Amino acid sequence: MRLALATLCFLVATAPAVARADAPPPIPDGSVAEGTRDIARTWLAEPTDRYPHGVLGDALEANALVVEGRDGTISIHRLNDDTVFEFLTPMLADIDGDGLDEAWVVRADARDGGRLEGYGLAAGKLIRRYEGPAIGNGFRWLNPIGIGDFDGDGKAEAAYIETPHIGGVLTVLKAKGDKLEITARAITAYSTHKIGSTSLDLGAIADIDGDGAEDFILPNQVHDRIAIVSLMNGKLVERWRSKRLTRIIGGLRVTPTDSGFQVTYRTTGGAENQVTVSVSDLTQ
Ligand SMILES: [Ca+2]
Ligand SMILES: [Ca+2]
Ligand SMILES: [Ca+2]
Repeated sequence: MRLALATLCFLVATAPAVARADAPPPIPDGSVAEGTRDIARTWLAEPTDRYPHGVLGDALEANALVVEGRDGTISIHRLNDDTVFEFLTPMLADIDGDGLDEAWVVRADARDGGRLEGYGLAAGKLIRRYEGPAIGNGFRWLNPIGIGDFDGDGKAEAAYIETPHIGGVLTVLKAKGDKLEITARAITAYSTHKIGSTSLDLGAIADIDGDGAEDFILPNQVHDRIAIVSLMNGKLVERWRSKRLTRIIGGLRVTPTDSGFQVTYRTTGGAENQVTVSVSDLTQ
């Protein structure tokens, strides 16, 4: 540990500062996420075609994760190997409750496919803080949903849809040390992405029933129905499913109403559609 700390200090002391103007720009179709804690902004950069998967709109993925700290300091984590960041915009969330955000991304390669990872600032350096299990097959992707307390134990978990194009599996993971370990999986197919689309925001989390645990709002495999799923006694349970809807393209979000929740999403042609969910409609 002493050696590791000494090495870290050496790197911090000698790493050249990157000015914001010199930081590499976001990849095509990627955007900048803004945070409220120690990370002010983060984005994916340095497009590369070394992983020929191309399910997120083009065949370019990212080599670098860029973070701008609250003090304006730019930190860059470059992969420079045969893996890529197969994602468009990092998600900022604090899974461990230490008050510092992690930037959540998917790292993928041709051998093992995707895995969820969280990167954070430590002693001024951007490091991998959490690593989830790889899918285990190349050219298989996962789409993160969010970080939240899904089982109501007061600690946050991570959640994603594994292989959203071929029978998506809702997966919940707990942080243990520097690993994310799977704690629950749903066999029912949910999907938060259409292959080739740059819209990754087809899922949401919200505490629909007000029990203190976040619930999942997810489209079915063909994106024409919306389901509410909860983690109950260690199992993922579907508690409501809408009637057939106009196609869900992206921009899915949830807002509370007097009697429940309103789910809003973008449909074919760019129009918005809305669905009302009453808490009393949910199975117990
Ligand atoms: Ca944290
Ligand atoms: Ca929890
Ligand atoms: Ca709940």
